[in-house]
Amino acid sequence: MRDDLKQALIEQARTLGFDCVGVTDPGATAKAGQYFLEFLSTGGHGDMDWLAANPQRRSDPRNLWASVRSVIMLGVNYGPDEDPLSILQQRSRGAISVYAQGDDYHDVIKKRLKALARWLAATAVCEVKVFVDTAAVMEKPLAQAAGLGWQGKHTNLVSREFGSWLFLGAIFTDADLPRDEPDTDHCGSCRSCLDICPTAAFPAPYKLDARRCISYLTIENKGPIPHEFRKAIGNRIYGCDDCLAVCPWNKFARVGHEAKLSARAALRAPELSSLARLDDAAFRSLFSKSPVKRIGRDRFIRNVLIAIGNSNDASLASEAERLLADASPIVRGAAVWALSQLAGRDRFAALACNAAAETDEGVHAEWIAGRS
Ligand code: B12
Ligand code: SF4
Ligand code: SF4
Repeated sequence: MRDDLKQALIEQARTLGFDCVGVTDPGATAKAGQYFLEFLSTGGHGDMDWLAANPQRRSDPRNLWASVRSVIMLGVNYGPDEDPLSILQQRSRGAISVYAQGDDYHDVIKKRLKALARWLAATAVCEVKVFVDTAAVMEKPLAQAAGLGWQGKHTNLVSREFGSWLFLGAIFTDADLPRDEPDTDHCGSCRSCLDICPTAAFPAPYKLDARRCISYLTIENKGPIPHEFRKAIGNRIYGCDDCLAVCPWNKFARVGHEAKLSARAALRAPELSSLARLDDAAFRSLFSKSPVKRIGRDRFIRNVLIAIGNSNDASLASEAERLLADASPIVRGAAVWALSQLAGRDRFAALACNAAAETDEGVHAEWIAGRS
């Protein structure tokens, strides 16, 4: 009977557009829970206070919901239709990571999870809860335990069928469902993801220091981007795909089939010059329904200015000059840095005369750093 229910669940999940599904025991990730607590103790989460909040709850699903008997893990393939690394050579354009070039996956996947959970609750007469990304759930270890793939040395889940490109979601239920076998590590002696990382964010295989990761620096970090990472960021203006894109298991990857998640033409390789001109309204309109909207216009323009500073394209200096007068100190500070990279020494010195009128300490410090 329970086998029939599981089979029907798998079919229903596929009908709803999930590419893979597996079931695991809520107690299957005890070791990962310990690693998670160690990660927090090293401060690797940076300013992501939400990740450190309620660590016991995140480290074991039963602490989140005492009645959970089975965890259903689901994956949606978002495989790109072009090499995500090729845009990195086009320095006058911005690289937005693959996951953020379409609609926000949280919205797309949550709708499907809710539909599947409603079906399960009605069919098995059980309680259900759905999660995608934002709740205190360790989705990658649970997905490995449910057989969807394994956590590679870059810490993300790698799938033998879809390579690096799976979004994850979870349904917790108090129904007892047959378990799948966990997947095992297939990284072997490979270390391509560790070696390609532009900011050396892996202190060791399977361990990430989020504070050094470009995804954290461009998305989660609210302040100025620390100087030591600015050059390495290149033209990555929202997230980073390097460690995912280089994985040899991508030879089995397929292009994602969900139109809402596929790349919008305007976000594949946008010109830095036009992005630098976005005001708040234009930013919201360009990134409507996109995850990029979450960081807001000022942080986004900060990222664009770092890319402008790295562009080696002197014609972009005028964009940075204009933004010296921006209302946001985070934007002004990044504009100063961009000019320190692009404007000639004399021009920078002439502009620095305006620095006396600067009231923000952080921006003031950027002028001083730029002159040295
Ligand atoms: C916080 C977070 C981030 C942070 C921190 C990333 C991280 N690796 O922790 C930042 C902002 C940097 C980030 C970046 C990205 N993220 Co993110 N992120 C999350 C989130 C919300 C929590 C992850 C978490 O719990 N981290 C804490 C650490 C400790 O846990 P962990 O990564 O599982 O670490 C394990 C290993 O370190 C291992 N370990 C430690 N020591 C040792 C030693 C040995 C010997 C071994 C074997 C293992 C081991 O144990 C730990 C616990 O399992 C999840 C969603 C969720 N709720 O799970 C999405 C999630 C992981 N992110 C996702 C994505 C897509 C990304 C990016 C690719 C986005 C982008 N293109 O920019 C990058 C990838 C960067 C990278 N290399 O990880 C997807 C990954 C999908 C997948 N296939 O794995 C998730 C699952 C969201 C989703 N629902 O789809 N993310
Ligand atoms: S996403 Fe980029 S910066 Fe972050 S760990 Fe991977 S390669 Fe390094
Ligand atoms: S690039 Fe190599 S080491 Fe990294 S996850 Fe893929 S197989 Fe594992």
